Amino acid sequence: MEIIDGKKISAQVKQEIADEVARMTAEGKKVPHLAAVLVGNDPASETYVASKVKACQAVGIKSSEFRYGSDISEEQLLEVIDRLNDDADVDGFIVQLPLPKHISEEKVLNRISPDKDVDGFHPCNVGRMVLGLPTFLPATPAGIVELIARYGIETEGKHCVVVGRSNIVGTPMAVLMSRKAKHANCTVTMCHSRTKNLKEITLQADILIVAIGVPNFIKEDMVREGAVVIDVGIHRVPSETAKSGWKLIGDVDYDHVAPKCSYITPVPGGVGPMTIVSLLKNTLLACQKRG
Ligand code: BQF
Repeated sequence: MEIIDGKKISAQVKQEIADEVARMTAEGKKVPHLAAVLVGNDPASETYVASKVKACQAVGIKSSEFRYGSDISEEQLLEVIDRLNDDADVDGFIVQLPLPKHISEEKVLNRISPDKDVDGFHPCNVGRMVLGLPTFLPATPAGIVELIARYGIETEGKHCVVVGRSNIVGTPMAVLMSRKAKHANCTVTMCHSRTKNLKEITLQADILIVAIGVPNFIKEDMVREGAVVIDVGIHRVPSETAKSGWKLIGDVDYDHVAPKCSYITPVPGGVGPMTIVSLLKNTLLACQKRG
């Protein structure tokens, strides 16, 4: 069993991005600029935005944060987006999800200029991804493909089972793994909350990608000996041993599943850090495309 070290790989990719940013700026090009919009004060969202800003700093990407109370109206938030769309210094921006209930995520994501949509959530960019056209790939699925590639994990002709069908992870993941491309070319099965005989299907997986959002959902008896297991889940649970009083766990019952795997991603330190790095890559790309 080999642990897929997302922290290590993300550090390598960050170094590559930092080198590229340094090369661009040495040529007198503009410093890439990522803006992040944060609505409300959900602690997890605060952490995610802080990690993104810190990662930008580490690689020489300029970042700016736009914070609003959860009482901001949908109309006001759409105006914020219009301003960022029109701001020539901003190469790309994200609106941290989830948003408060009174704001339509669909309306917000639709308003982001596809050229600045570094999360890859705009319908245009989702369509481009499905068609295999160049675009901003959603950060988590792109990070997972990067891990698979850098570990030299064989994918061609393999059975990849994706558990979860969200717009942000499960759906794009299934699309990417089934593409006719390097580090893809899988036969993909997508499972979700209504799937019957889930265990029968997960047991057939050469590559099992889990983004169901339920802590420790995948048990030892659901995983084939020698499978590659990618855990996208991230849950804060109480812990007596951690001095913070809590710890992070994934959608996979790691302690019992890991011994059966050829490769497995841990939580934390697996997929999460790669999500951040993919966002940096997209920001660099947005800046280069704008020239
Ligand atoms: C790690 C996210 C659910 C909903 C909205 C590193 C992150 C997480 C874990 C991180 C996530 C999850 C992000 C680790 C961004 C991933 O060391 O294991 C980084 O910052 N993420 C997000 O922006 O929105 C979410 C999960």
